[in-house]
Amino acid sequence: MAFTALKRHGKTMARLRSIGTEQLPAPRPRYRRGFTLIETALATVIVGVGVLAIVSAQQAFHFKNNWSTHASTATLLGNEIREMTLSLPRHDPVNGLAYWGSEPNELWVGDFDDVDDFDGDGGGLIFSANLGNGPINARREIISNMPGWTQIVQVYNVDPFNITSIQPDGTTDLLRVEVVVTYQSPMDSTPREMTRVSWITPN
Ligand SMILES: [Ca+2]
Ligand SMILES: [Ca+2]
Repeated sequence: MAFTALKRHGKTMARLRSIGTEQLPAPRPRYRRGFTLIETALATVIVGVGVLAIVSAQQAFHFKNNWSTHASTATLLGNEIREMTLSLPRHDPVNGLAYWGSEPNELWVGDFDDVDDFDGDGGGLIFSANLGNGPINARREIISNMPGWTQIVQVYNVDPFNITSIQPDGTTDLLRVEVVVTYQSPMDSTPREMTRVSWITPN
């Protein structure tokens, strides 16, 4: 008897559990919905700003790298002229000051034997890749594969008591040589001055 009552109670509980289970809503699985339009737009903006910043930094780096390379090349070209003329006397060893600039028998830079020869006829000399006569090194050789580069050499008489004061040619005992080095890339409309080197002749 007791066993029968216990069995009936068990069936009742099982039915109640079954009813309770049916009444509880089943948990709904949570699906990932993907990205909204705003999330996608924000991500695009963030990535785009980052890419633009990197591109801008790269451009600045290339510009500065090019400039420093050209500046050092220009300094080298200026000093090549300086090295070439350091051992030369101020004026021609034979004719002295009879001719300012190169003497009549000195037809090219290989013939020059004094500093004032490098002033041409008084307006300076140009050694340029465009002219086919430059740029030149200290051994008076044309440096090949340097398109766009130019050395402009000028020689001045200056006041011995004020070397910034330029005097008429042949009127003082002190010479100042100045080399301006310019570069014109294929994208430039005019040459750019890259450096300016000047010195007082020691001889
Ligand atoms: Ca000479
Ligand atoms: Ca001369």
